[in-house]
Amino acid sequence: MAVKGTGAYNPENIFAKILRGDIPCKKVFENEWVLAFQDIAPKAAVHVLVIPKNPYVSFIDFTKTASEAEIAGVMKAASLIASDLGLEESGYRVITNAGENSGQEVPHFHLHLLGGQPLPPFPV
Ligand code: DGP
Repeated sequence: MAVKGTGAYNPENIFAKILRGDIPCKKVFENEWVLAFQDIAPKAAVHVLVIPKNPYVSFIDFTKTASEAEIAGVMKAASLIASDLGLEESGYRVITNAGENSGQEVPHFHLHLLGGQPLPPFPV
């Protein structure tokens, strides 16, 4: 069953504009696979978004479409960023929303890295 809201990739979404440099972000990390930046409305002391540079709408789209090298590259980058931000020490949560029913606002696949403080019980 198709998930409501996970349609075709729209290159006018906000994260596509950030990747193109059309709108600014507070960059935390960048490599060949990902860009990571501060969430504009942080839900925790540390709230960073990790996005692939290539255009995927959702987790399933990403894992079905990307090469194994890219999937590994994105996940390893997210892990490295989480470590560098001290999340191993503080504890952390990794979330991805997909589709309107999950509350996905921006239809470019992204991981939320949340931590740096005690987190409320899931879901945040
Ligand atoms: P989601 O609901 O999972 O699609 O999360 C989208 C997140 O993106 C949400 O936590 C707010 C954040 N966000 C939305 N617009 C911007 C923006 O222009 N800049 C930054 N840095 N974050 C944004």
